[in-house]
Amino acid sequence: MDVAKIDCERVKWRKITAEGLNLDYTILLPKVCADQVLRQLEETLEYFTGDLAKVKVFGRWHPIPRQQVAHGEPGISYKFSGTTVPALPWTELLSEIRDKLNELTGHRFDFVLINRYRNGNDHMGEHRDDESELDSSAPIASLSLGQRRTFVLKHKDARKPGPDKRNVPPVKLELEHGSLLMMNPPTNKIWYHSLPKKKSAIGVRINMTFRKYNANVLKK
Ligand SMILES: O=C(O)CCC(=O)C(=O)O
Repeated sequence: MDVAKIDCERVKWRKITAEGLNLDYTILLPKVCADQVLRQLEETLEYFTGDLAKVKVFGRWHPIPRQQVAHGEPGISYKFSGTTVPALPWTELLSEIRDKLNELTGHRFDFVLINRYRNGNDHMGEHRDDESELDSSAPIASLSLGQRRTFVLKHKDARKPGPDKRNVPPVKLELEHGSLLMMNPPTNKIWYHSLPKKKSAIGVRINMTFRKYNANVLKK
């Protein structure tokens, strides 16, 4: 079964809400399809190396604690922790997945950031995807393959030090093989998210976040 054959009408969503948080979760790819997509991604993707695979933390450069690559429309580049990475051209498989997500959501995603976690030591720290160049009215579509990992969301006020801190409980989700998590506005303005280390997770996981940039970022 390939991605193009998935029937969008049959997708059953689970809604997850809290103050300023608006998520939709589903298992989009049946296991056979998810296995096939994971295998093809493993065969075709090449991850950034060298300076493109480093981040600046408190003034010092470190290798990112995972592998990363970006694909998308010409002219888009992704900025994080002192590094700017250019979007490589879409591959056939990534275009096929993007087109299915466009059909499913009614949005036109033009960029995907791909993170590969080699095992439970690889992780991603707390951050928000709130770059000014992103279209803030569009959701971010996060497709996960491989090892199940815990995704943690924290309200911005729960991270504040001192008396401004508010006791808003975190939201934790197990992101399954083949799952799709839609992070709808205003989630990314108000909630930070992370993928913490998980010592018991031994398998590879690939996560793809499809995003929409503002029109003026795209090359004419
Ligand atoms: O791997 C994940 O599920 C998280 C990815 C993420 O936080 C991001 O791409 O901004």
